[in-house]
Amino acid sequence: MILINSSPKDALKIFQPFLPIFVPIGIGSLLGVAEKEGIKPRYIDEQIEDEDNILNLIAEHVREMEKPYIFGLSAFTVAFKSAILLSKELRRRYPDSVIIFGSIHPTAMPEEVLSYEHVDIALRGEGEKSLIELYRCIKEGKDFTHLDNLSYRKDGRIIHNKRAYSFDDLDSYPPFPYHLFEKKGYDLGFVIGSRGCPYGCIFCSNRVTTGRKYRFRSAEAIVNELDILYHKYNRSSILFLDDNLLVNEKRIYTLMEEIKRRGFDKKMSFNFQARGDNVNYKLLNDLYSAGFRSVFFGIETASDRIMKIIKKGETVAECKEAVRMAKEIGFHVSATFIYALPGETHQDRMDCVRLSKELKLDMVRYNNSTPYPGTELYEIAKRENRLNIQGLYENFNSVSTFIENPFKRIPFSYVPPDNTEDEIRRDVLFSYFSFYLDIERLKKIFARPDQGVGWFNAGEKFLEFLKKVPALIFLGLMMVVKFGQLFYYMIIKKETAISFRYFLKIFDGLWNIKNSVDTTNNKDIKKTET
Ligand code: B12
Ligand code: SF4
Repeated sequence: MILINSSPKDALKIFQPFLPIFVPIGIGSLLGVAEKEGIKPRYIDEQIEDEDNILNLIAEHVREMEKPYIFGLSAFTVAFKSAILLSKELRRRYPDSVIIFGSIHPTAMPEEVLSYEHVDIALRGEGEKSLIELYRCIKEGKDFTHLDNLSYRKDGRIIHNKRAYSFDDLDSYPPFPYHLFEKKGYDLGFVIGSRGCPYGCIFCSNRVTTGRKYRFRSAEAIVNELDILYHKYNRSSILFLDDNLLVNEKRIYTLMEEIKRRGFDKKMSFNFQARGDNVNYKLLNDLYSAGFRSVFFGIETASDRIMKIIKKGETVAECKEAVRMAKEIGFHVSATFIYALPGETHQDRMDCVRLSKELKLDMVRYNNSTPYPGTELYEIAKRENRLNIQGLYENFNSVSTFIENPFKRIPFSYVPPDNTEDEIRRDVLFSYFSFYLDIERLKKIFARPDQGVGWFNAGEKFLEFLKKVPALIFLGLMMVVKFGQLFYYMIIKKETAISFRYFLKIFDGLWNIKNSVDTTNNKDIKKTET
């Protein structure tokens, strides 16, 4: 069996060179379990292989394999196109192979996946148990059509077997097989200690594969991995990739105790994501003393009205207080805001920029909302007849506005009523420029790329930085073009309700009047805004 991580090479467009190569964690997990079961699947990662060489690599593997060949493709929505194109070619070259699709997109859209004749099976949900069962049935020539979580074609019809969420004890799985990803420049500085999320945010597809039940690994298992990362791979800055690290306070305290007991609080630093309403001063303080240094909050909006629409289950005040406490303690604090949410206005977006500055956040992302399949937002967009799928979801990218080439725009996948795509695009850019055209912030980002949650890294060592200089120059040029376009449409053509005076606030940070937007004087801003 060959497991393939489908991935477009340029998902992050002009920002691609400034992101590390992330390990495909889903495939890694499957490889770990398979290894433990005595099966040794091969794997290919489209992120790191030369596009023209992938089929040759597969052919080399296939030469050593026995029939029936099994290909398992892993696809987020952003990678669906790559997965479909590759699988089509695989079917042509190996007509009697079995082609299985897994991961989040096939879980949410099995019917669509199986509408492609060359895909045999969509395996929904977590794959650790199901894939091994399926593999054995196929290899032993047994019937597999009774297995839970499978979708397949029979007599021209698509059959969906029962969806059974796996609530396996995560400690029953082997440790993450970092050793399989040692080579080829992967960033190994991560651990993942829990799955599932009990909240119901309408834009989030995290629960599609795992369900809402929150499961976590033991502190010992997690710290064993930290041990490997520190001692074997020399990593000291670690990203906890749990969707929501602090859902269960008791588990966090156990984890902190174990980290301290083994001395990693002194040797390593940890970055994590959390919700504003899951923190309190004592917890944050204790986390800091256990080595946690950087926190990322998905604030998403500065409006409590929108908070309700997106079913976030927390308030803006809770998020503000969480950021205030974290900053006071000394954390590096990042956050996201999502623009183009249902019910949103231009003013709501401007309130987000204002809030980002008021909170003195260290890094911010202003995403454009993306109705990923399996989310409530997808259903809303569909109902409103505003779902815009280009090709095979090529425009489904929540950061497209900032990362796109200014001459090759990526159309939005959703624009809420009473807004236009152009206006939102300009608001996203305006927000980014207002926030990042700040000498102090830029200095920090370039000087300490290890801080934060890995959104931008221009190289930690001088040589790495030097190698990225051409890409940096290109990025700089693209930003100048984007800025020029923004100025033209906002100020010359006056296509957005923003005054010249307010536009000038973009430069506040550059003139080093740090965080100088007067957040208390909303009257003035509203006046210039409308
Ligand atoms: C870590 C993470 C990342 C990391 C690493 C991603 C990676 N390559 O693994 C980074 C930061 C790079 C990243 C980037 C992006 N991410 Co991300 N990410 C996550 C996160 C938080 C955890 C993923 C994870 O590792 N889970 C743990 C593993 C074990 O679970 P898993 O991947 O689902 O795998 C299991 C099953 O899906 C299944 N399975 C997986 N593959 C296969 C294959 C076969 C054959 C079978 C049978 C089964 C199977 O079995 C696995 C084990 O149980 C998820 C949220 C979530 N909880 O899923 C978002 C998430 C996956 N990301 C998301 C998005 C949108 C992105 C970006 C597009 C965002 C952006 N614009 O920058 C990029 C795309 C990058 C790319 N080139 O593909 C969305 C995906 C939505 C969608 N429908 O596609 C998610 C769900 C978050 C969300 N917003 O809702 N991400
Ligand atoms: S956005 Fe965060 S809190 Fe909301 S459902 Fe997703 S993981 Fe959970």
